[in-house]
Amino acid sequence: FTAVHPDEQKFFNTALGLVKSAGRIVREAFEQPASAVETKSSNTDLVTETDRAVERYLIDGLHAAFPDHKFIGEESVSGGAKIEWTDAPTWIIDPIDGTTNFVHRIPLIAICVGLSINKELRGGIVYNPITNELYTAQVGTGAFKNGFPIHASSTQDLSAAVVVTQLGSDRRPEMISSFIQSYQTLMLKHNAQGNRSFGSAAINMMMVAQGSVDGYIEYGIHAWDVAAAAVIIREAGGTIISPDGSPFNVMGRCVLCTGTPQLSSTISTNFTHVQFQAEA
Ligand code: 2AM
Ligand code: CA
Ligand code: CA
Ligand code: CA
Repeated sequence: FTAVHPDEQKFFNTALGLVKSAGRIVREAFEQPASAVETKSSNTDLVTETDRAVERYLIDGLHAAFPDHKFIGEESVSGGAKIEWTDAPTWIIDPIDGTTNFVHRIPLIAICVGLSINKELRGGIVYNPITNELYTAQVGTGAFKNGFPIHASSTQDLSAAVVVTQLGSDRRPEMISSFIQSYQTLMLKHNAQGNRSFGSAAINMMMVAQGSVDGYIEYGIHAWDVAAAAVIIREAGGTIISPDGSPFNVMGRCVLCTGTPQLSSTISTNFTHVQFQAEA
């Protein structure tokens, strides 16, 4: 690990402490009867008081420690607003990834905090406070789950692979049918071993990072879904690119990650006709 900022380690450790404490807020809410659920842009786009409370807790804590840092948080970015990403140390935050799971009391949710400096993703924390699984990585350290090293899979062949796919946020009929068609090719022509959807982009990516599944592809994700997880995937030895084969762009609204570049390439080749619109 070579810091690009003299206080980078302190930044990371402070965030780690806050994420662990924020886990209590989520856990306590998860054990209570469900509170009010509101919708944002559509009936699939949910938010609860807990999403807002956790984001406020994390941003307040980090802002108090580092007043000149910037924030990109899901519940603070107003709908459709252009995200401003600068060279300043920036915290990219998803207070609860998997709000639909949270609302349904499915214990697959994650608090995600990523750190960028000079627009480079430097550190990632993904914490499932229900199962108490804490994933961490900084550039050059390797990736860890509850302190133990994790590694992405070495599977190159789709016929030996379990792949995670999800419908994503663009629910226009042409998007869904083109996506399902690509998925069908993946499963039937290439005979993939299995498919899963865990309902949280970050959990999907941690499944790749720890080698439980071999690949994950999704259109419609946002920076806060993937920023922290991207660092962990790379440090676990996995690859992360755009589904069209171009380099990963955290603001690009889509992601393909796998244990091996060979598997990325096969999946990418099968998803060339997806009619995705980032704005939809
Ligand atoms: P969230 O729970 O933080 O909103 C599931 O496909 C992933 O996409 C989750 O990580 C979820 O994050 C996000 N997601 C779910 N519904 C969405 C929607 N309607 N618009 C944008 N992102 C969504
Ligand atoms: Ca959301
Ligand atoms: Ca999310
Ligand atoms: Ca969220």
